Amino acid sequence: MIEEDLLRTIPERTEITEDAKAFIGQLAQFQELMMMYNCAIREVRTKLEVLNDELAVRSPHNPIEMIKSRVKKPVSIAGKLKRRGYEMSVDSIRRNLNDVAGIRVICAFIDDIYKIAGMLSSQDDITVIQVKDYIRHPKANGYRSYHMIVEIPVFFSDEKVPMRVEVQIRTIAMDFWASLEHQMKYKQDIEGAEEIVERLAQIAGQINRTDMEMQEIRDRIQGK
Ligand code: 0O2
Repeated sequence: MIEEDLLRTIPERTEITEDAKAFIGQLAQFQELMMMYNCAIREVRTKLEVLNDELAVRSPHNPIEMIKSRVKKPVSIAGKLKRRGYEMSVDSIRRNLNDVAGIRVICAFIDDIYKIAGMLSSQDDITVIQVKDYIRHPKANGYRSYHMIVEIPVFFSDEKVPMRVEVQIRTIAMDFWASLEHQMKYKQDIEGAEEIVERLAQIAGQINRTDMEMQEIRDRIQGK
């Protein structure tokens, strides 16, 4: 246990209160949990890279343009627990949050998104916990993306732990839009915010039409 290892590193004669011990314990548990989420990301990322390598050999183009990943920042974890009214503890993170480990897959075309999602879901060590298809059912603000919460077993030295990872799959254009729109979330007093929201919704529609047209042109080029 990381917790015991940490306590052993404190010199013997150092006064350590029960409170401090409990705090060190929580920090150690948090560190261990984040390490586990990082390992889960690596497992899912490898699966996606393998699919991409295989499909690149078998088809005329690479379905995946880019893969990004992140472990949610402590401040965002705490914010989400608080907003949802969950207990603020390391155990609560594990029990209540599905998106601490996140992978974003950027594809060139919409049909690649469904191809990758289908292939990942059908692997027998992957359990799909939840799917949110914001491409077929876009959000009112225009947000489009395909979200999956998957569970994958991760093998550690003495145990196999099922870990949850959020996988967001979207096109380059959807990603471009979402990155800019996401900034609205953190800016309170933007001048003309209503107009910006309206314009973003319109652009999301244009982006969708462009994505579909690009796919149609690709099909014609490839004689499909
Ligand atoms: P961040 O900072 O990106 O991590 P649930 O987990 O199902 O209880 P949640 O978290 O609302 O509920 O799930 P959902 O709808 O699948 O959204 C998860 C993530 O998708 C968000 O994480 C965003 O990254 C992205 N997302 C969802 N809706 C929007 C949107 O309208 N605009 C943009 N730009 N991104 C969106 P976080 O935790 O909100 O934020």
